[in-house]
Amino acid sequence: MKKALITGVTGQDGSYLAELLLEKGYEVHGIKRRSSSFNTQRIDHLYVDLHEENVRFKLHYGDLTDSTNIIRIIQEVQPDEIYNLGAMSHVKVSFDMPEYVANVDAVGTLRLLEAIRILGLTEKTKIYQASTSELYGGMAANKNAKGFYDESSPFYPRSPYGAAKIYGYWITRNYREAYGMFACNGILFNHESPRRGETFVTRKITMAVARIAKGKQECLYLGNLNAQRDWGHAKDYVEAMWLMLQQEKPDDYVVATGKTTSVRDFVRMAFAEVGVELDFVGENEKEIAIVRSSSNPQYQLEPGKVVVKVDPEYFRPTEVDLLIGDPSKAKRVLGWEPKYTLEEMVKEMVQSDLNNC
Ligand code: NDP
Ligand code: GDR
Repeated sequence: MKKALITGVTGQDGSYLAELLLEKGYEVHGIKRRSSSFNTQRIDHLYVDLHEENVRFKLHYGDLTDSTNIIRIIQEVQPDEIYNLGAMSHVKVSFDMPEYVANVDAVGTLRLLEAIRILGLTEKTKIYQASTSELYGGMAANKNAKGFYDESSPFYPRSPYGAAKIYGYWITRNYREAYGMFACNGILFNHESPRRGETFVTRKITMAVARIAKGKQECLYLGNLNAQRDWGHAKDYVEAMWLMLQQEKPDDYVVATGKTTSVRDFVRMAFAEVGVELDFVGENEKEIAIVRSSSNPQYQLEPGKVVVKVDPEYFRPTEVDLLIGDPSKAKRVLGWEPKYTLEEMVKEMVQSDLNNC
């Protein structure tokens, strides 16, 4: 039975990946942080009492800032595969705590790689590093003649998060080249789901749509509505992570849909799920969205009601304006294909938030 260790198992991707690996027959170990309140909501359904027989899902307390703990867990588990998904993953928050982000997202990756080396596991243990489209920094900062980003595009990170992740990317490549480790970077573009953290823009929108439709919230405050992202579904993207570690040779892959959508259009699509059409009026900080019509008798919103306002508080000191990825290599080499369309994902997210609020 193969053993996998997942850092960040309590997060969006960690939870889907744990499900996928359990389905595939793995013994799955996850690292969770100690917190004063429960942080395992996304994986509680996978938990099995350790006193039962043949338990294949186990959690270990740990933190990417603690080398000795990382070494001990890896020594104990002797994993065939490590998926390094643990990170302070919020781009805007990274401007508020840049040193912490460097410690977790950059040096944390090094700690894992070094632990594998120190323990003499370089031949046995494969490692996946959660790299990101934030490495590219967007078209305004990093103009790209091709009009999209692939594995050969230059990097230009625009946040402490992006800068920390670029270290993670390069140190992963370096350990592959220097020590022959099976170490891969998945350069994943934005991916979302009903399990997405509540302060990332898609989930913030779908939760607000559900609450506004049910009369539990008046208005949604957002930052830059012009930003464009290549949004896919997390369930599709964790499959690409696994595929990367099943290849003959380690390599780096872009995972994306190849389509980009503005935050404004995402808002439009999410409100359309509850039968509400919007008009956007004004520009930049003054932009608002008002209800044009409301066709679902269950969720009647008054025409003219202001449901979205821009709050410059959510603007970033340096923004990534537009991301679009070219997943040709992942499709060609890994045989990866996304199953969800953006429309299906928006529907799933809004429905889930309607059910839960
Ligand atoms: P989440 O923010 O949902 O999850 C992050 C996970 O990391 C959580 O389990 C969190 O634990 C854990 N974590 C945070 N700090 C530490 C630490 N100091 N030590 C150990 N674990 C820690 O992120 P996603 O699931 O969305 O993303 C997974 C990975 O992929 C991240 O590395 C992210 O940067 C990267 N990525 C994500 C993309 C996306 O669009 N989702 C795109 C490209 C890359 P806790 O629950 O305790 O907070
Ligand atoms: P991103 O995701 O920064 O791309 O990082 P996020 O959803 O936070 O922002 C996407 C875009 O939306 C704009 N935006 C807002 N963002 C948030 N969070 N809140 C708002 O109110 C808001 N209004 C507008 C942002 O300015 C931005 O342009 C995500 C994370 O998962 C990273 O960990 C990952 O590496 C990248 O995706 C790929």
